[in-house]
Amino acid sequence: MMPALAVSRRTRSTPFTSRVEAMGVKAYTVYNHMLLPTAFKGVEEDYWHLCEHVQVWDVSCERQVEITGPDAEKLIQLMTPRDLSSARAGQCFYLPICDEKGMLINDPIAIKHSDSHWWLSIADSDVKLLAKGIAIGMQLDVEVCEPEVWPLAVQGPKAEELMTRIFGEHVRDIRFFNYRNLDYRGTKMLVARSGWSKQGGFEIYVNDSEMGGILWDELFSKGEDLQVAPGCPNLIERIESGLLSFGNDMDYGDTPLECGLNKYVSLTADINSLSIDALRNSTPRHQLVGLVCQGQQSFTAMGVYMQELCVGEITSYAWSPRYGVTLAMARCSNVALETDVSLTVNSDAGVQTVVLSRLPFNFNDLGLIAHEANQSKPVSGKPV
Ligand code: THG
Repeated sequence: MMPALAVSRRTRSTPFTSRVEAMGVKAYTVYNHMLLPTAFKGVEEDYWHLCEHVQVWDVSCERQVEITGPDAEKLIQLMTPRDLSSARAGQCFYLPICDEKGMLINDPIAIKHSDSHWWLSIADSDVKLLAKGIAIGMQLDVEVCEPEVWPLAVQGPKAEELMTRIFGEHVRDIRFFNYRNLDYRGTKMLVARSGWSKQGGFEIYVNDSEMGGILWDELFSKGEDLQVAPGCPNLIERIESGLLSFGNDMDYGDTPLECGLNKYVSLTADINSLSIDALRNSTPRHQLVGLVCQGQQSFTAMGVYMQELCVGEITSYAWSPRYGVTLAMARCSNVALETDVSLTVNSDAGVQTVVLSRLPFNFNDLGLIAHEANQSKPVSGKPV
């Protein structure tokens, strides 16, 4: 039996915790000192449901670090090597936050309310402390706080239909990584087209806990015919989609250029960023890559080997029921990437040879054929 998680004030609950538990959450992880569900029916069953219907996720743990004041934009730009000079209100930006050596501190979604008002919707590290430290050290004219905002994600192919039933037709006009402030029973809530899956969907930044409960209930009552279900970030889906998890696939020991986040690093832009010089001068020592392993594997150790030499480590993995293989993300040294010698890993079935892939996986190029739910045979030559 898995040990239970003892919940206290340090492992903060959310306005949705009672509902999540009433609906049968099976496991939690702790993220930003807060509860994050990891499974409801089971990771595989949740996966198929997410890909076919619509789910409501309590992602309150994606806390907002709010930066307000005349120097707000300056502080955000200091923290990230991504050029924000053309950012407009109404937009969201996925960006790395890095220290002065170019090492990753977090990979939030930044939300621009105005030049003097930003949110960082953070992954699992204490960005508020970093922001305060820089603001104090550089005497910036800003306030840094963590407001009471609890994001609720509505994800899956039927998410737009469900959101329209609640917020109206203009939900359809919100473009990917854009947001609008929409009315919910007299309360304005920020609604963005975003979320930690590639199945499409929205995130509602709930700013009133009581209203949040009412909203949760309405999502379920209005979505019954859409087979709405509670869900959470899904390990299988996010690995198939190549979405990286800070603390798992990357951490304080990686630069964004070692994690394939190059397109979010503006190496040639003229920006005032604490990390940009270090990143311009850095040489990646390793890369985050994909590994494909035949069959359903349970890895007994996380090392990746080139003959006897350990050349990398698996950072996350999951059985992909759609492609019938085990997919892994792994941090591999440059030597592993340049070799013709095959790489191996260790599973409870013995030593396994793996195929190296770029991230995100290109299943077509890998020659992998998609299976549909409840079918053991491929239905077409084309991945869905
Ligand atoms: N939603 C919100 N906050 C978050 C997350 C989220 N904070 C923590 C964590 N997730 C941040 N990490 C990511 C990683 C990837 C993406 C979003 C958040 C993502 N990436 C797209 C992709 O990779 O294709 C597109 C990014 C782009 O190019 O703009 O969506 O999920 N509120």
